[in-house]
Amino acid sequence: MLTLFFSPGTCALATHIALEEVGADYTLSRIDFGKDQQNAPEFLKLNPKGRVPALVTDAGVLTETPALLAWVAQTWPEAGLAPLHDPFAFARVQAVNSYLCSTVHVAHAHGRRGYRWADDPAAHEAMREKLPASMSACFQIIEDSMLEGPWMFGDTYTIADPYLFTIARWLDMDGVDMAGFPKVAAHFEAMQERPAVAAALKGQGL
Ligand SMILES: N[C@@H](CCC(=O)N[C@@H](CS)C(=O)NCC(=O)O)C(=O)O
Repeated sequence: MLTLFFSPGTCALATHIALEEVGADYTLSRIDFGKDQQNAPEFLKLNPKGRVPALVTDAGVLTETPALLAWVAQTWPEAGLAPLHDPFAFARVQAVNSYLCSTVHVAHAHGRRGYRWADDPAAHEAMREKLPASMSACFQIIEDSMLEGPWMFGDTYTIADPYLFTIARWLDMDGVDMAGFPKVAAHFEAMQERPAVAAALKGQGL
């Protein structure tokens, strides 16, 4: 049995969608950021980083969204969520997911989590001010050179798609108009047509 620890609308949504796509049997456990439950001792035992997602599997706990997404794709190969037998194609999927994780998500975090990088409130404000520009720069690269359309890798839906959708949902709060990125906007619309996406959004109360 799988348990996905999540907080609504966070990057955990990507894994949640992937679990829905493959028809996994899982339960959800909500971590309430408002109550700082991500830093509660019982959760830190599962994930000492104090972050979601964390996925409890029969083999142990997994963290880090690209790892979780690859694990889902490999555990349900019949779902075809990644080109598992083509090392180059699989590396390209991982490159997209690594970019989303280590660059785009981190850029987004500068909006509300500036305390990770600086103590000075003026520095936090400076980071917040930079957010629309830094997220726009990331999405311009996605729009121009990554997103083939309709899915990230053309006609083949992969684990990169729920991850892009999850982060694109943050653009509005980051002060970026998605309409400036027509391919991303079309991808965002297409994702919402998928039953797995609707189920995950509903499951998170979104
Ligand atoms: N690199 C991690 C990032 C996880 C992460 O930062 N999650 C955020 C939610 S999107 C979180 O748990 N934040 C809680 C906090 O910063 O206290 C991943 O991709 O899974």
